[in-house]
Amino acid sequence: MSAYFDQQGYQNSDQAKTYTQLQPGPERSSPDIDADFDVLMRDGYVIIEGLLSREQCATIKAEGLSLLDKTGRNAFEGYKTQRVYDLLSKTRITDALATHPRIMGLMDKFFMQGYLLSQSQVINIQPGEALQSLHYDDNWYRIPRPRQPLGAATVWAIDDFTADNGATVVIPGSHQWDDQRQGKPAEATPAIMPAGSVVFFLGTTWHGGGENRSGNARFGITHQYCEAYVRQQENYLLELSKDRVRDMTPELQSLVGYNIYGPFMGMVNGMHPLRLIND
Ligand SMILES: O=C(O)CCC(=O)C(=O)O
Repeated sequence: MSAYFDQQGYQNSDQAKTYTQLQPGPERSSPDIDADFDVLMRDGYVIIEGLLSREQCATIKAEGLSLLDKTGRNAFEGYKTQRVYDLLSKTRITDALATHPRIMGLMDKFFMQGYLLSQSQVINIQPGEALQSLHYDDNWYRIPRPRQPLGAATVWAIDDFTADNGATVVIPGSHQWDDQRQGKPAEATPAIMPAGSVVFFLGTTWHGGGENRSGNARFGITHQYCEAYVRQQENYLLELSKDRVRDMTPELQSLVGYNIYGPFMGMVNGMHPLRLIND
């Protein structure tokens, strides 16, 4: 018998018999997604308009407003910004945004299958809020830049995002920078987009919440994602009840951590985690 161990083959094989790896459906590949991907790779972000109707935005906003409470505890969170954390256990209203095929289709192109949701928030930037410190989201993973992104994020415009109401700002091309270069406000451009649109950016792209010089709050939803082999920012496995997870689509169950990144990362007692809620 040969002592050779085909690690690559073992890694790529689906060892789970009952719950095999979810395969992307046909709605997750299209010429539109290909075009979004080209822009994303060039600029580090892409704006996709018209994914939600005004009615859907109104429903999300009404529910989201009912969850809003405190303003930020520090300058980064924003002293005039309201955030709802642990969003998925408080409402189902943003589930479909987290698994939108246009977003999943994009991530299928640069993440390994089994990628995860990393965190979810409502972010309501009130009048008078200052520009947030510019940053990139996957700086938690202390690996030298330039490098591939280990995370990615969406900010969904539930209100119109305008030049003066706190639209997310992004620095085009900054996903390719090294560790020495710091994003400056003068380099940032606002993601101006009508309600129902989303800005999607890489974990390596410099960005921040915009200054709100208008008289109205700016309501957005963010879902962030990461590769299956790095730590999520939010601890969904502790936050979400098994009943809540049972209620989710298979795609969302996988995103919050009820999945296996081959051949066994994510296992429970040597088995697929879905056995914990289904068997
Ligand atoms: O709300 C936004 O537009 C972006 C906020 C952001 O980047 C953050 O809070 O880390």
